[in-house]
Order: sequence, then C-alpha cells, then structure tokens
Amino acid sequence: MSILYGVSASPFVRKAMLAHAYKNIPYELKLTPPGNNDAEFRQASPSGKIPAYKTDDGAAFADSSVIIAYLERISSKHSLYPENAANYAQALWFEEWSDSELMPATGALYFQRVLGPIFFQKATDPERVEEILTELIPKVLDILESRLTDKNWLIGEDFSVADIAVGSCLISLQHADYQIEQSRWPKLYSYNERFLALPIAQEQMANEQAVIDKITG
Ligand SMILES: N[C@@H](CCC(=O)N[C@@H](CS)C(=O)NCC(=O)O)C(=O)O
Repeated sequence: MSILYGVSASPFVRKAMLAHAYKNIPYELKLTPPGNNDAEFRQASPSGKIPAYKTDDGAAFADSSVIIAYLERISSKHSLYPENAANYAQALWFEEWSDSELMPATGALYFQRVLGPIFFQKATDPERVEEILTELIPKVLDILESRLTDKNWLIGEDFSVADIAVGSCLISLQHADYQIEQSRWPKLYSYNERFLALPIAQEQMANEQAVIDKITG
C-alpha cells in the first residue's frame, strides 16, 4: 500500500488525505513531523516538508499538489480535474492560490489557536490574533466570496481539486473556532457549510479531533 508521510494536523497533508478519501484510494499514513530525518521520508522529501509519498512501486516524491495529480493518473474515478481546458486551468489556479495565499492566512490563525498551544507549547498571542482577524483573513475571504457563484462548488457543479485545497483551509478555520460571518460573506458561508457537511470532511475532522483529544487528554 502507498505511504503518505506527514501529520493530519498539517493543512497540506490534510489536502492529500481528503483527495485519497474522495477518490477512495487506500493508503497508510506514516506519522512524520516536518524535518524528520527518517531516510525513506527524506528520499521522498529532501527538504523535509510534509506531505511526502511513496507509491506501491517505490516511487517517492513530495508536495500535496503533486500527490493529488499522481492519484488522478492512477485512478480517473471520481476525477478531481475538470475535462474542459479553461475549467481545468481555473481549478489549478484555485489550488495554487489556496496553497500560497489562503493557507498562510487561515494557517496563521490555526497556528495561534490550535497548533501552537497544543503541539509547540506556544501560547496564543492576542495581538497577532487581532491582526490576523482584521487584516489577513478578511482579505482572502473577500477574494473567495468574489469568485463563488450560485453553483455548488468552485468550478461549477463538479467537485474538484480546487474544493479540496480551499476546503482544507476551511477545516483549519473550523478547528480555530472561526465563524464566517453570513452577512459579510454569504456565498462563502453556504459553501463552507456544504463543504464541512461532506462525509470526507466530517471523517477528516473526526480523525484530527481524535489526535488533538489524545494530546490534550
Ligand atoms: N507546497 C507544499 C507545502 C508543504 C509545506 O509547506 N508543509 C509544511 C507543513 S504544513 C512543512 O513541511 N513545513 C516545514 C518547512 O517548511 O520546513 C505542499 O503543497 O505540500
């Protein structure tokens, strides 16, 4: 069975886990914190970043986007990439934007309220939280609101890698106890409810919560 190296609390690892679940592809999660010196992990991820991957055949590589693209090649069932060229490009753009802009903003709050206190013994910094809440997060939520339509998902009615990437960040906000204001971001509010209600999101959040509960006792 393929091995996914990482920890489920990482939004990038979560992305890869959600894609496996959506496509119904089994894998083994090998708990690996970033920077770990395990030789097999470093073979897949020379920089030590998570997630990394080793296939059944022993091929090794890293990066959530690469892992998801690989999954699509080995199984086109429950495709995460639109057929139409323009929609395909849009989906890839959303994934890239989400990884490079939405993730840092949502991840900053997630770090302050959850990862820092629980995994790194770092107390929440109220001034930093205020800055994140008033500056970083509204900026990215405004962009999402402007891009959502009356369709269910980011690229119309078909769920795609765009939703996996953005949804992974929405899970970080959920863990961080952040409520999306319905009056300010109405489309995003509904989209968030729709994403979090998916069985793959529910299962992912339950798995992550179990890890947090184990650590916090
Ligand atoms: N583009 C990469 C980003 C992966 C990434 O930055 N992972 C973080 C954990 S959430 C990490 O390993 N950080 C450690 C580091 O930057 O050295 C992906 O999509 O997988």
